[in-house]
Amino acid sequence: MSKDVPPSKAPGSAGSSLAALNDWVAQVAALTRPDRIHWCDGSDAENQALIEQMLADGTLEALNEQTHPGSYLHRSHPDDVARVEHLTFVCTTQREDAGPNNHWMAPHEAHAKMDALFDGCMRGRTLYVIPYCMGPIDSPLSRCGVEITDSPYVVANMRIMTRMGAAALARIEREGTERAARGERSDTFVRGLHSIGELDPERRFIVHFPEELSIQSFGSGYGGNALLGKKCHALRIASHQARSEGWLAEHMLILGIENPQGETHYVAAAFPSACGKTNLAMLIPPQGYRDAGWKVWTVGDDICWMRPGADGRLYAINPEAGFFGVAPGTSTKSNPNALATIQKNTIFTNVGVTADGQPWWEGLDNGQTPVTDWRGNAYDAAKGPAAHPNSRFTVSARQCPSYSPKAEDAQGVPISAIVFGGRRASLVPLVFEARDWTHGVLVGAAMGSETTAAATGAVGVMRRDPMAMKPFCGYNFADYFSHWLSFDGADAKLPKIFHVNWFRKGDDGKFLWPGFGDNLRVLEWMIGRVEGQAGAVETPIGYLPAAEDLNLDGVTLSDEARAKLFGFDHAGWSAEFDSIGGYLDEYGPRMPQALKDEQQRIAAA
Ligand code: GTP
Ligand code: SPV
Ligand code: MN
Repeated sequence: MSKDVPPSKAPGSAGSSLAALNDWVAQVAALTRPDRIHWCDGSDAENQALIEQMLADGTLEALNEQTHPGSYLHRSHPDDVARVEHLTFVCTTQREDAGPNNHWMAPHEAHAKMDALFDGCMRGRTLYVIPYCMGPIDSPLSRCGVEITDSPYVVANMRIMTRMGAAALARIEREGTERAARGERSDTFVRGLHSIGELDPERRFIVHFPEELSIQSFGSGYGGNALLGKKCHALRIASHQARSEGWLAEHMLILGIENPQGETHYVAAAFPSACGKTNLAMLIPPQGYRDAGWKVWTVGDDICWMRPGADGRLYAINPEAGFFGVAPGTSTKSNPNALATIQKNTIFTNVGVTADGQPWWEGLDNGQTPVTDWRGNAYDAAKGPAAHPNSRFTVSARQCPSYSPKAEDAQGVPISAIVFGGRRASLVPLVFEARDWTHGVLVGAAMGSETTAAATGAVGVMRRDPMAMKPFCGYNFADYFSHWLSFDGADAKLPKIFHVNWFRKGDDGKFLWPGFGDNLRVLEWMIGRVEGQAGAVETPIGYLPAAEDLNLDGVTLSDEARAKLFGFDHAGWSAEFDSIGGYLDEYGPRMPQALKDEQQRIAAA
């Protein structure tokens, strides 16, 4: 049942059986001064009421009910369309613990700044309390949080992206009660406080207090800034927790590859934002593979929590329940599974609209044309794209035709291979395999990628994005790499580590590799390597397949493509390794010696 508590009567007091939670809600209400407090139960009725309210006030616009039942368009403030890395802070007591990879603010300073912003900011608004669980409700790998927000759009998105409402609250209360009975702290849920504020880019901050298990976000309604269960909790806070508890919280998709014999290998892959995770996670095998009986199963498309199981393998869950995917480029050719997933019950943010009210974006091949752009203006190709390059869909994972039956498994899935990859127009071949775990950690640490529209700032600039975690690691990268190295041990049966680059370009500036479904050819080679069957050539950067080692039936590659996708450029890599060495040195003595040794060994080869 939904519980609307008028703030005049002890705000929050009727919400939960857990005093620590009620106290926090009351404290936040006293600071932010909402007109109403609403504890979300996650029910259909609650969702429907919120949607009607948002349709009435213009936050949402209905889309064509025939073609896209239950789907809506949200147009954000035009300055609020992506993550804001320059305004995102990790607030640890010691600056060094946040590391050079994060913007840092002292916790007391951050609290003072944020308290001033939140002071009275919910006047005239409703404060929503969103209990959520990251991961299957019954999984020991899952973790809970509570987000307070004044945005119904955030509530509707959190309901899709997380297990939100009554079941999550019940788990939070049960855990709290059990802990209190043992004399421990009862409030181990992550506390996220969010307000859209005035959407003023000058008054926008996303701050994290990993030591307090709390997050505060002000002034943005955009996904990664506002849906606090996602990047803020499941990566920045969780990575910090994972370090002390012996697990890994990663910016990785998880997919299952079922071979014609019916055996499934699970693969986790870290690519930076807008570099192909959703697309790989939902891959549809090329015709020849389909005929032979290959299948690909989607477990997750963005975040992966892994920990060693009793058998020494790494077991992974997807902490999310939905996809917050990039719309542009999604087509029947690139990602038919995503298109099928978003036919109903989907929130589209910042896409264009056709004359008959269908969502539209660049690359969509449905024969339609947009009449309205993402800002709500008449579409004019001369004035820019119809859909914002970082426009997104929010949809339940359960609607995905390839959603893995194992995705809801409390124990997670065993990982056979970890893949790192970036957007590299030059130098980096299609795929290579690391020699061992330590080398693999270096491959991840050395990742570079050209920036994308997923964050504000210049697009196409090459930067180091270790393990695709540059914007998301909640602590010092040097300590993070040490943590990764620590998984190697006598009883460990760790996955093999690979690096891919779907984005190598030819002299004409076009991609050399067809990508998308054809990426299965590369995955098949990896599985072959895991099983000790596929061939490779040893080079200083690891094992590369020769073109013959991959199944390229039906793929036409030019001589230039073959040379660049499967070749090793010694001079180019020497320069790259100088740059990697310089990058590792930026972290000073905290950088693990084993990683520096590995870098030097390869640089000298
Ligand atoms: P986030 O949600 O930001 O974390 O992004 P993501 O890593 O899930 O990226 P996504 O799969 O949404 O892809 C982003 C862009 O890369 C889209 O425009 C895709 O069309 C494009 N893309 C994905 N896979 C490939 C590929 O194999 N080859 C090429 N050339 N482009 C690809
Ligand atoms: C990303 O930017 O990596 C995303 C979208 O997956 S966001 O939720 O905004 O982080
Ligand atoms: Mn992402």
